Amino acid sequence: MNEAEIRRALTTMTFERTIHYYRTLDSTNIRAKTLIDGGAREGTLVIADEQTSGHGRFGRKWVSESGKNLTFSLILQPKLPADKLGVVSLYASLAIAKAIENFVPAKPECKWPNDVLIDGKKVCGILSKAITVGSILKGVVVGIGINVNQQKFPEEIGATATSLSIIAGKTFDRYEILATILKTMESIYYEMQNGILGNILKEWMRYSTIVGKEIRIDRHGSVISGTATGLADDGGLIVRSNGKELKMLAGEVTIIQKENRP
Ligand code: BT5
Repeated sequence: MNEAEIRRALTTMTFERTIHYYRTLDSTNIRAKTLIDGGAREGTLVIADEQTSGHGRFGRKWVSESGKNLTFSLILQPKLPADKLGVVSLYASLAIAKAIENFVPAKPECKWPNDVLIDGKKVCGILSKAITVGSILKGVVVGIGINVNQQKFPEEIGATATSLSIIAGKTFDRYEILATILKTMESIYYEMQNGILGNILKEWMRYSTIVGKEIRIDRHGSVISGTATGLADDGGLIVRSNGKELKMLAGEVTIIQKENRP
């Protein structure tokens, strides 16, 4: 990719159009954090064709073939209280699901809290990180990895990863996918910016198939099983387990039964 072409492709109107493009970078999230520390504005984009330390949650690796996919971080400054920042990942996964459904013949699905799947396989992972100084929110780094044109994945994720290209059987213009994702993020951002989270959560549910299903949720080795019943207003996942409603704020969800609706 190159910066001039990225700029030409972008159609966002209100997000800042500052672009930091790198052919190789350790991680766009790390770079975006440094930029926030230096006062970068909302909408600043950090994008790399290759990351040497691309990562997910809990220090896990994000693996992406150089020049085939999109790995970028967007800086946002939502006016949300600290206890609602969990919604940012849901907002981003919703926007991505809405954006990519125009390009593939299957409906993308949001998997709580930070993945987008197609045909049950992961096509996108999101890593959001709030950067605060004391109790002041300086910005949120929304890191997005989306598999666009990669055809083969390393063995360890071969059975669980997919790409837009594998699903649609064609090669995509990465500039067009990036521009559509950012445009869609911008188009629903004002709701989050103004603290109106209801629509985002409701829409997210339309892209999720988790509600009504038996799930297992692993939180650093402590495992809870139950039925996913919905989302709390801070984006937490509500799980009914042993007759109690519990709110989960983080964890790894596995669906263990397809249907359990009343
Ligand atoms: C995530 O973490 O899914 C968030 C990934 C965020 C990556 C972006 S790229 C731009 C920005 N810069 C960064 O350094 N990070 C962000 P998590 O839920 O922890 O899932 C990580 C797991 O997903 C790994 O342990 C693998 O099992 C799997 N995985 C790794 N690479 C993948 C890929 N390309 N496609 C599908 N699954 C993958």
